[in-house]
Amino acid sequence: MNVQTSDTDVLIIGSGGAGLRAAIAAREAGADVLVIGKRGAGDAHTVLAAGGINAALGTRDPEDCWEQHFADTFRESYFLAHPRVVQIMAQEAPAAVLELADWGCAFARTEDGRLDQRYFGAHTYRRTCYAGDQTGKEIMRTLGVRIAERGIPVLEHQHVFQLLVEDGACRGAVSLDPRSGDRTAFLAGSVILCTGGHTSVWLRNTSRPDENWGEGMALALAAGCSLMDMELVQFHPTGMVAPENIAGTLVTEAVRGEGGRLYNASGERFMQRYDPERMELSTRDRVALANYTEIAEGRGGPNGGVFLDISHLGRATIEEKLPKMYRQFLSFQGLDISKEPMEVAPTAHYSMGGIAVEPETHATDVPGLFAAGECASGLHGANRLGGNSLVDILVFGRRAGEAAAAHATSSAGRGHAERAIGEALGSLDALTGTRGQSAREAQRELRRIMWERCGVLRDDAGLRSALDEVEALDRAAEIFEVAGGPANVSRALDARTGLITARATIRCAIERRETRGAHNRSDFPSVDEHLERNFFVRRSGDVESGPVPDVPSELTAWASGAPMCPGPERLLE
Ligand code: FUM
Repeated sequence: MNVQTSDTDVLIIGSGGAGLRAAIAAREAGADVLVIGKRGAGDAHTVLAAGGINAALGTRDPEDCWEQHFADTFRESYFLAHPRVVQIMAQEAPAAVLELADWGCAFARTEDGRLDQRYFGAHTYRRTCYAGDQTGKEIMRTLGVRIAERGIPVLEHQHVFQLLVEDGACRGAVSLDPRSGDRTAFLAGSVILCTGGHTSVWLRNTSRPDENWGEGMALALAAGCSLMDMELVQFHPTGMVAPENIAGTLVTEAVRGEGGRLYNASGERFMQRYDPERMELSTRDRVALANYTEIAEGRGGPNGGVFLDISHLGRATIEEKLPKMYRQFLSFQGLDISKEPMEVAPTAHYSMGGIAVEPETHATDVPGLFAAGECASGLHGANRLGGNSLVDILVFGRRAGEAAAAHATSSAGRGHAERAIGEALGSLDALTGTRGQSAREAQRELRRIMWERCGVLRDDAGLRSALDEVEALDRAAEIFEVAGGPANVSRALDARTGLITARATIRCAIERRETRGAHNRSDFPSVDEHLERNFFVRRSGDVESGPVPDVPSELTAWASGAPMCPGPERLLE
């Protein structure tokens, strides 16, 4: 098989917001940069991010400050986020968002021209900047223009299946083009993984079928990195429930930010029972568990959801603030949300754990390898505040880009990779054969197992049987059926990746014998203060835990106190 090679200073794997922001930073730091993406350019998962991006700008609420943003994020992470990562994010968010606005990002503005800010769940103040309900798409457009102006190449349809690690350092990556079958060895001085999360391993999720299997996480684990807190997966409270083929599709939190109300089938505004102060603007973990509980206890609607009503806003405001939602329900269900409520249910939305990284630069444990965005861990702990992921990709995309450029252009940045290339190509051939397990069938089965036993509510027996079944699937899937061309090889790679990240998730979920944030254990329904620790999956598969790093001394007062309302154990009693 013909293998092409290419060489650059900084290779960025993933062409979403984190990847593009990293590329701009690395180029501005003087490095040669190449971005490679699995999907078409401009169509990475970031385009689906809807409701907004957070920064303590104080447009609507002048009392806001970055320290309060830190406090909201850290406390609502149930104290599992890395305090320094949260500090950097909160401190640098205003400049990152204003810079993007300067680059032409069409954020909504107030009448006097400042960036408007809307409510998002569990933020003390309005600090979510937005572009209607397509904020991610607008950010991608803006970054794309900047990338083009700087002549940074973005190569599409590259499915990376192995990182090149030789002499203990990362030297590049090898990819497959799912359309042509071409394989390319990308040599590089440093590599940044910006590959997104792993929520496709759940039956209902807010991703598209060929993305978010945990690609970067699996690559990093195989390269010698650790994965942190994989069990901490955010279930967004509001996904569509019908039609079945698009069930899980995101219904943005901006609906609740703009005043949307949740009702059960009896017409009760049930958040009154779960978080009477914040109601629908409670944290995502609480609203998701509330929705789940209403449905599980038989108070759901005909399609197994609860009802989200925004009709009181009227059509003109809905079309201005939530245009995508308006179109989405009209086109998939023929439903006019300015007249009728939406039926919604929890859906797997975001990986809060991921590759273990150093806080300042997002360097991993493998020299020359960095990670930014959803595939990295540290910012969100056990519960992510909506709108923090888009600022994460800007702040840490830039930092990782600068650090990767410095590494690549230093003496540490070069070395051989011939042996690693040979191994990578051999591993691809070994994974795929003309006869074997169907990748599509393995993916379907995996999603069912994860949804039923590692979803919103978990327990030991379910998790252990899920682990047994995923391991059995993995053994059966040693060779995948690939008749039909390279697109099937790509699917086989996705299936293998999903099996790896699902196993890591279940292993951590078994070990976290408590209920904390999005991780609800019916057999351990309270927070266990001894488990204020991070869990790490090592390459061997072993799970170890370590203490959360100290809060910087200047922020201890902001970090103290309970999360803002009673813990979820109350809901599980
Ligand atoms: O609901 C949303 O619009 C999602 C935002 C986020 O996940 O940050």
